Amino acid sequence: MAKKKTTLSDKKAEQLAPHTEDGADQFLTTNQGVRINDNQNTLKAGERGPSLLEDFIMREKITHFDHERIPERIVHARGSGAHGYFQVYESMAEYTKAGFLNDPARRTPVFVRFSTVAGSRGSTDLARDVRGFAVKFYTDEGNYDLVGNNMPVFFIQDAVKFPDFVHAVKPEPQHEMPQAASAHDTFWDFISIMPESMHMIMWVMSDRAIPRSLRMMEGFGVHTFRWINEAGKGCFVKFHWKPLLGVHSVAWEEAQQISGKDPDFHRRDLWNAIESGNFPEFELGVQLVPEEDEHKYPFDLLDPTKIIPEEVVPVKRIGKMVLDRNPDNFFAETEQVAFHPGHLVPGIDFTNDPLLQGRLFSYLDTQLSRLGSPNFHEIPINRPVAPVHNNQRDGHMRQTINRSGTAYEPNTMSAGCPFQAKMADGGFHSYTERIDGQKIRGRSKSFFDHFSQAALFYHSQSEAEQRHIINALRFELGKVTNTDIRIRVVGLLSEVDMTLASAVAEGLGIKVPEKLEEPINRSIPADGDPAQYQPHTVKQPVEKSAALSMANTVKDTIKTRIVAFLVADGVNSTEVTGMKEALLKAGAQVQLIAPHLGSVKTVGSSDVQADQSLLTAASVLFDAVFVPGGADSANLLQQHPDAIRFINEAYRHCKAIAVASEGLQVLKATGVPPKEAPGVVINGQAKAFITAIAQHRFWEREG
Ligand code: HDD
Repeated sequence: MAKKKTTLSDKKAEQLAPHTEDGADQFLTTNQGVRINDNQNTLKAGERGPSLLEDFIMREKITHFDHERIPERIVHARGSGAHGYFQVYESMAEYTKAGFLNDPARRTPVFVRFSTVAGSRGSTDLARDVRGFAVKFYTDEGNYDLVGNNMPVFFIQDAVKFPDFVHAVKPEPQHEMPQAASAHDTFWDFISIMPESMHMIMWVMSDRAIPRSLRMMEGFGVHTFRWINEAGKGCFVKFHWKPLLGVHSVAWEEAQQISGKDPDFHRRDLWNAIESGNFPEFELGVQLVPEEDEHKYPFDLLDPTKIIPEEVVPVKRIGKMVLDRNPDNFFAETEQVAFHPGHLVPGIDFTNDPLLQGRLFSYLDTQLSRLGSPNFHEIPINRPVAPVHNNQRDGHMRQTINRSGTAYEPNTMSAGCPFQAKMADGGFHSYTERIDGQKIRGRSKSFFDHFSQAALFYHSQSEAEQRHIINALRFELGKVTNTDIRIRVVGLLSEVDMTLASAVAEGLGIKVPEKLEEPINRSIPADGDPAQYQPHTVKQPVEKSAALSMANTVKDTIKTRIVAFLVADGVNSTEVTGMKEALLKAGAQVQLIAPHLGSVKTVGSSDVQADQSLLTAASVLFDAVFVPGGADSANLLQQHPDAIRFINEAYRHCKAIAVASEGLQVLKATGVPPKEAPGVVINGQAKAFITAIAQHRFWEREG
């Protein structure tokens, strides 16, 4: 009988275990293990006298405290992490020799960190921003990091522009405002003279930038990478993460309210989902392009401002990632985890995308100041489960006790150990690519179509999504104080779509400029034709792509959706129980919200307990709302301003609303149209309500 394999996901947990402690049933000690007898008073010269320097217990404690902060990440400072595992559906050996992609029986442990980009560590989760989607695979062959975002393109094409871009979007230097927001002058100043950003601007102004949940957003590797099979044959690959719960967002006004009501909304949602056993699941998808097809498309595969439309190269779903364990300690794991696009395993390699090439320098470099030492790989969360043997030595906070008498290679004194691995033994071998060219500080002319794919994105959106993009641009540019910047951005938008530009201009009270200012970031080779190095458009293989619109996402489940029941004394318990059971059965969660905490009297059965009061709850923290009947309950609620506001907001944010029997009175008191409004179920029918919640939002109500 075949030996049962230990799953690798256990391997990482086992590796972390000896580094954990929980203090249960233990004495309080110093860092030297000495038991502490009094943790309440410093050592003093007399009861009313000065503290003594010799109090080593007090000094150790305060010294540690004084130094317990480390620099936050320069970008992606705000993040939330989770453990899990990845498993491939079928072997990908035809395309890559990466072990974890070859064996469907293998469960590879992962640690994932989701993040926002611009805000500080303590900033709101609901900022309009890109979300980081970084996955560390602890494979048998070493760590592989896929450091992506929830948008498949980027603002700039060359890494040398990254510090400029980040300085522009971060709070302005003189007064450090605004926090976690791109709606300010320096960001839009930069964008207004950076036409290559237009495609990404469409994504960031879309609802993708305000996800409902980290569990309900896509992830992308962004760059084109390379896979290499055992025979050494390469192919290009683009990575996608597809959430099984679909891709959903909140409304912009809602996002702003959530930022006040619960700035940890996404972090809490992820944590609670995992704690309650609703493990987030994402399928890994790949778009594979044979090397021979490199120049087949009207966009350059090396240009990170371009996608390959899914209609042109379909996404093949090759495996699944499940996030099934919360970290034990935020700092030790989520804060100290160090990702790097250069953490590769045999079978995966880079391309010459100039944004990716610069990243390969930055991520290792930044850990040195963030984590303070080249030994950051020894921090438990960063350790590979594959063995590490080399001649790197010493440095701050070194943990490993290297026992060999030689720290160089080749050597004879240690019999040549540790020795190089042949490719057949799994030695990493960079893909052999022929490079012929002049050393040049410039950009390929194939990188200058800045508008076609921005237009492709915009034209692929539903009417409501287009309206949201227009409103987002009006909001962002409305916060800009410099009119010239607004005009320049509207000018760039007119290259994407004239109706879009006109609508934004109208909201800003300006006109669409007739002529585009010449971009200032041109670099034309001495023998190049300047015309080819100007922004221009190239016809794309498709004019619309269904995959780009969230309107086309899966809408067949209400799993993990949170539904508020508005109840007061005298509520009809049969209606509460009936609806609750139906929703729970469909995988949703229910919270009873009442005017006050504690017991709520019911008609027909024993009291029920309120989960929250109308004071602490808010409709923006829920996916849908149900108002059961019971004459007294309905009377109380229809006179309660917070209850009325709750329903009005839920309606305004286009959420499913259901009422049963006298609950209709409450709905009427809100002024919300009770009949014929999409997503409003007035007969308390659970089935209709479940279908409505699964639709996520009824944006048509906005019109
Ligand atoms: Fe980056 C962090 C994703 C371009 C330099 N980046 C960081 C994180 C994500 C990304 C998800 C957070 C990782 C974590 O959770 O610890 N970055 C991207 C994507 C990019 C991108 C998808 C473009 C396609 N980044 C990019 C460029 C540079 C950097 C061009 C520099 C030239 N990024 C960094 C960094 C960070 C980082 C400064 C900050 C903290 C860290 O690395 O560990 O090195």
